[in-house]
Amino acid sequence: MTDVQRKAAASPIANNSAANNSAAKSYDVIVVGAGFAGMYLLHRLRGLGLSTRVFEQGSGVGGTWYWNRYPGARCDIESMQYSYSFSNELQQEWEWTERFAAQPEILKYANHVADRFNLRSDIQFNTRIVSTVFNEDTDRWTVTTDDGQRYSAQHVIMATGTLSNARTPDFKGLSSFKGKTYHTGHWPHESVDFTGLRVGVVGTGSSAIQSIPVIAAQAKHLTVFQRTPNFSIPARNHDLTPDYQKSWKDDYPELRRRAREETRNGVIGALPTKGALEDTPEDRHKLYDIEWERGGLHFMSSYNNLALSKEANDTAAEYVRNKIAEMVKDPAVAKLLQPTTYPIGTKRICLDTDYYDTFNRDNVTLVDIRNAPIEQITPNGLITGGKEYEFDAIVFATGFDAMTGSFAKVEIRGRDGLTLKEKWAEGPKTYLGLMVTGFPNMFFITGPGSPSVLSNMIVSIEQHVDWITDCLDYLRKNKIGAMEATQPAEDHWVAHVNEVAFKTLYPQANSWYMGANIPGKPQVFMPYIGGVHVYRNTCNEVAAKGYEGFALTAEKQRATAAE
Ligand code: N01
Repeated sequence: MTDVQRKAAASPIANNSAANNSAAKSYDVIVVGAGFAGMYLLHRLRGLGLSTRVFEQGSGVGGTWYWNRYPGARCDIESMQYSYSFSNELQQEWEWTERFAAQPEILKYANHVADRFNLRSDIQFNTRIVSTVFNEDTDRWTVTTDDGQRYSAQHVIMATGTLSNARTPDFKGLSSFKGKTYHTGHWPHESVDFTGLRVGVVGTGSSAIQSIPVIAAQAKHLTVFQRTPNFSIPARNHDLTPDYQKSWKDDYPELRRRAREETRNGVIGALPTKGALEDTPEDRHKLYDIEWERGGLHFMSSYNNLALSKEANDTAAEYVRNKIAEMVKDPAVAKLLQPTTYPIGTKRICLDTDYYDTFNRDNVTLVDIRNAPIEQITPNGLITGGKEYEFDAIVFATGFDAMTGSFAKVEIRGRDGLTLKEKWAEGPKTYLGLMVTGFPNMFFITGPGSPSVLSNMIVSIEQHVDWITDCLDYLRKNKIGAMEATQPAEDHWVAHVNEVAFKTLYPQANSWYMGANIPGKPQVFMPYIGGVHVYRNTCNEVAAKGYEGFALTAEKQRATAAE
């Protein structure tokens, strides 16, 4: 017996699962999470006739849009592109109201999809998966929920999201605070009113940048604690006209195809044809002006080398820094808001509505904590730089344990009792972001090693769901009992993901893409930066070659009856 096997045998979960398998309810597939990935998975798996159960810890569908209810929450991909494409009826009938949909509208859309496709009957809400253990004798997983129930499934699909493990830093004295605390990623369902209150916001990432202008408009006084300034581009959100919607709907099949097959990030927009240094400074400035006025993420596609060449990147970064200086009246505050320590775009670029202008308000103060970290939370507020700031409420906009955090919360035990946490001790390793060696019959949606957070998530979700469901159909038709990424295929893919990442400027930032926001987390660039079009082709080629790089083994005598 190896050490890991011994550890597995000693695990109460492993022992109990063997003992209780007789009572376990059996499914072909268990899906963890009922966000956009879990919902579409359920729809497709039903279409294949596979018995499926979805477990969701929230009380409703929508995933990230169910949890992130903070004021000002809004998508940064345009509504006409941030939506499912799998049903033409759905995309024709649904009407978006704004260029960038706000959280309530996206959640309404998720609920509409759940109702329209009658999904709820196979989703078990308010249920968290605590462990999933692979049984090598049966090639099946035993899945345990937080209420102690056990289930058996041939396949487990982790549709747990990439930014779903909200993280409040372990501040000393946190529980002593007498006022209310909030985390943007875990916002209450009832409305929160900051009118007349002294509010502190910790963090200046996307969530803070969206919520700060809304909170400032309500609060008596708002104090923002900034460790690292972010680059933010105006969203220039506006209502959508019926004609604009019609122009998309009339051409949806072709536009969706282009987003899938011809773009790097799953978003259609004019493709840049030249590098930033090929233009004169005057022409470059004119182009940045046009993109700035248009608003949105396309600013970063002004030129084709902004993510590749520091010199090119500097031109865009300097343009935005100058804009900040123009917008913020107090030069000292403007200077603090200007990012200088990483290339623009290498931390996820933000979109805002009146963010910089908010710092011109009399009731808003910016506190730089770069060199004076928050020392502790006190009953009345917090201390930084030896000074106490008093608040009625503190909002932590401190981000997530991204990409791997939601898997880390589940005890996932594969072959030889090895846990995924142990396997990923030096950073996540996958084959195509879809499977992990040593964890047969477990799939990951938009996991590390796939384009995921670098893309329009719904485009990437649909690609993964389609690939996996086609794969499950193939396995069933060919009587395959277990599918597992081979070690050489995984090693090769991990090396490739790293190689392409390090050709770009991305690894130069201390970002959550790198795991740098979590103390002690191994720092590796987690998403695949090769582009959704390239990645899709790679996945399709792998499938066309009979799932090259995966070991497929024949079905064992079905143990289901005994389970
Ligand atoms: O989280 P973040 P987020 N003391 O990690 C600071 C997506 N999203 O929720 O940069 C003090 O970006 C931290 O400082 P630093 C989007 O992909 C999308 O805002 O680490 N400060 C940072 O300022 C986004 O990128 C949308 O130095 C601390 C902030 O907290 C991702 O979600 C909207 C600290 C965290 O920023 C995450 O965004 C919202 C500490 N101990 C989110 N620890 C849209 O679609 C952390 N910070 C528009």
